[in-house]
Amino acid sequence: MSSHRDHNLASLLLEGSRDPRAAAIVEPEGETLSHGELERRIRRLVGTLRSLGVAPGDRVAVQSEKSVESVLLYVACLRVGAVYLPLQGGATPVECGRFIEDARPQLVVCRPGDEPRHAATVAAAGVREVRSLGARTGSLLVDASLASEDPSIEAVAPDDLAAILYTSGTTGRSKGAMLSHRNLAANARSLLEAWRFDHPAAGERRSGRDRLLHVLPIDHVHGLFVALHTLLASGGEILWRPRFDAAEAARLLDGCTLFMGVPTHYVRLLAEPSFQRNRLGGIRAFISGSAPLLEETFLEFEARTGRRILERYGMTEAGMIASNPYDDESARRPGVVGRALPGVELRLADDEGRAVAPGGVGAVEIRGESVSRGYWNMPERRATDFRPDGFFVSGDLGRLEPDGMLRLVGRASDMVISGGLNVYPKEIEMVLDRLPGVGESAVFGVPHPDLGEAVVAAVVATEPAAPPEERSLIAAARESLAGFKCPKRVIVLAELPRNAMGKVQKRVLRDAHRSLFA
Ligand code: MCA
Repeated sequence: MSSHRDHNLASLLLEGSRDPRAAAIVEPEGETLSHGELERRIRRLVGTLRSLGVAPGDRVAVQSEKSVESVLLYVACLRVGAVYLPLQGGATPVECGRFIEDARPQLVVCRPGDEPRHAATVAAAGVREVRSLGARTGSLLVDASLASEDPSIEAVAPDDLAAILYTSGTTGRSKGAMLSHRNLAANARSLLEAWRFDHPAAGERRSGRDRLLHVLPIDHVHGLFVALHTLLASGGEILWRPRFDAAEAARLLDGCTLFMGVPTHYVRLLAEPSFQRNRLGGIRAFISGSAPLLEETFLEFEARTGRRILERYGMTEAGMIASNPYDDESARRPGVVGRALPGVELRLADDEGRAVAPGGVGAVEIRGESVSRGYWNMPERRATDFRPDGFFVSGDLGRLEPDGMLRLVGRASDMVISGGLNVYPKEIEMVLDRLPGVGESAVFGVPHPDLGEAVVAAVVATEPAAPPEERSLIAAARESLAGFKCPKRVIVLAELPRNAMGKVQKRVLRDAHRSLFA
């Protein structure tokens, strides 16, 4: 029987560190952190968190630049049984305020110098401690330098929360997806198996020691959970970059065994002349997710490198759901996201939750240990987002190919995915509608060569003779919205297209403006 300590996701992440001298995180032209040193620094942060009064179940909200220190803090939070709450790097004080008020953290960790930005919210939400953290800087590290190492790992129950990740939704209101130790550990184990990581639990030695080029942000599932969990649990090496730069990535991939990116990364790599086949021999998989990979990107990548990208499908509430085959590269196809991962049940259903006929289009529903049990402070959503038999309604529409692979064919909502980030139009419309000169607005996505889709807004002016300026509308929206959510273009229309029921026809807008960025 497994002990409670074993339910802590942090125990799984430790399993790979068999050789404490082996490199864990490497910053080119910077520091190399061995697994042993990583462990020591995490232990200091565990001591620090405990000294700040962070107790099991307490939320720790973190808005920091992507830094190795924030990885250490994440693992330390798991170890004390706290709930890690990453706030997107680009989130504005207004957005952060909403998350902090909802989650009521014990500790807020912000970027050095940002304390005044959060002061009002922190006071209103009764947050007890505020610290700052950046790359090798911040008051949390000052505390850590005085703290003693604490090797303990809190005993947790499988359903205790490990993290809350906020996503927006069709109503425009942010929802905090609650992810338990069980959810995250189950998903990590599925990926260790599906992508053949070298892991102690695997019967035979698999891939050998991996080296992953890490260019993703770590405030989302992809960069935080998928990339970090698999590499830490398998004792691999993470080549750490604070952000993605195509020329640098083309150079650094030489010597790596894995790459995980969003489609925009692949588009940018293909536009980079120095990205060449002869440098990629050691890479065992190029993995793509978070947004649909266009067929043309898949084919161009294969033509350039001789390699087929491994596309997989996931969402914040469920982790990774499906993956193209790892072992048979020739079976990977553009436009399909693969088969359900081990431990994930997937079905396609009609509006009533009945299975659709083979080959038919249905709503993608999933069940399994990796699926979140709902949203923080929103127990009522359980009834709308889950079927009575426990399947989660993903909001994506799909069709099963004859060989059982899933093809995503659309979304039930008008969500836009821009550069791998989900944007819900309602949230943007609520901001635009409040701006002076705007009568009403409709936000939609159009094809974009770099971002896949770009956010565009159509607005109707309150005074048609003196419509608001596009640039000032975008600048005003930017004050309350993270940059990726802001419309790249705003079009002023005399009226919004509506159907006979008075509903705005977003499809008409999308079709009319689909060449805006062509
Ligand atoms: C940055 N900007 C964007 C985006 N990213 N605008 C639209 N869409 C975006 N994705 C804006 C910034 O706000 C800024 O505007 C301006 O563009 C330049 O910012 P910069 O940081 O220089 O942009 P970049 O470096 O070119 O970033 C593009 C990017 C990045 C590399 C594609 O967005 C990125 O890392 N995307 C990956 C996101 C990701 O990890 N998704 C996983 C979600 P301003 O100057 O006004 O501020 S997890 C998920 O979906 C699941 C569950 C899954 O299956 O993986």
